[in-house]
Amino acid sequence: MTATMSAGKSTLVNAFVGRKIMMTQNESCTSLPWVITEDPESSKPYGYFNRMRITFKQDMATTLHKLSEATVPIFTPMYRNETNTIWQLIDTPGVNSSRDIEHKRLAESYIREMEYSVLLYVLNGGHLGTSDDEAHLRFIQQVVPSQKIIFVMNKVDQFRKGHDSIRESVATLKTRLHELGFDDPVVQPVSARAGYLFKCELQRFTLTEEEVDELDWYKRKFSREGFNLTEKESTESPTLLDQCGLRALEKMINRKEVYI
Ligand SMILES: Nc1nc2c(ncn2[C@@H]2O[C@H](COP(=O)(O)OP(=O)(O)OP(=O)(O)O)[C@@H](O)[C@H]2O)c(=O)[nH]1
Ligand SMILES: [Mg+2]
Repeated sequence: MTATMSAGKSTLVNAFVGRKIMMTQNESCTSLPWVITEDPESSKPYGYFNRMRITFKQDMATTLHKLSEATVPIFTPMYRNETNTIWQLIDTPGVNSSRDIEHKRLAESYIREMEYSVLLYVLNGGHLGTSDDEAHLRFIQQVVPSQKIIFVMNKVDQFRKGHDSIRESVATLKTRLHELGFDDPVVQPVSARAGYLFKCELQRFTLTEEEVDELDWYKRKFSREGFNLTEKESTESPTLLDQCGLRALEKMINRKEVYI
């Protein structure tokens, strides 16, 4: 998973997992690459530190965030529908921190050297077309084959009715990506935050009062025409997971895994 700062990579990791694993905030946040492997047998997340299995008493994201010098491998159950594959997610630092050039170097070396079947390039849907994204996209285009990439247009919950159109933004982004040299770019709009909160609710995790309000707002917003991202062929009664684009994204990732 790669992006410029604050596009929502760590929030998307938490949305796939359905738990707060990674710290998320509005400033340069993830400073090390984190590898998160699915363990369907376990009921809780755990890590390995000096070959010892460690579990987390309380706020795991904060504990991990304090380990600024080292990254530990994380294992966790993931709240997903599909059970045929085991997922491994790699959360990387944003590439455009002015304070920390090292982030860029690390993220770029991971993208070049690690083995992965799908690269999720996360874009902040509210700030498309920034020069930082442009520079990073050019780098990606040079080193990663187009078929491996899914472009995730995140934060579409921030679009305003009458002002912004998700469908038009997807079309414009595809054209731009094509101009940058990506063949047939695949773009999925999503609200990682809505998907994460909804998965927490489905698992009956405790949410704060603000989170409950936020979730109610997402439910109203994504049931509206123009925001509802439920795929046409979906038969079961759609929930916020369908409406916010997360389910479609998860399916897309699985399809990529099968064909590669
Ligand atoms: N409204 C909205 N906010 C989001 C969404 N996803 C992430 N955010 C917010 O955007 C901010 C940055 O999110 P992160 O997940 O920390 O972003 P990141 O890409 O991991 O950032 P770095 O680790 O610094 O590169 C946080 O305040 C998130 O709550 C979304 O879908 N909708
Ligand atoms: Mg992050």
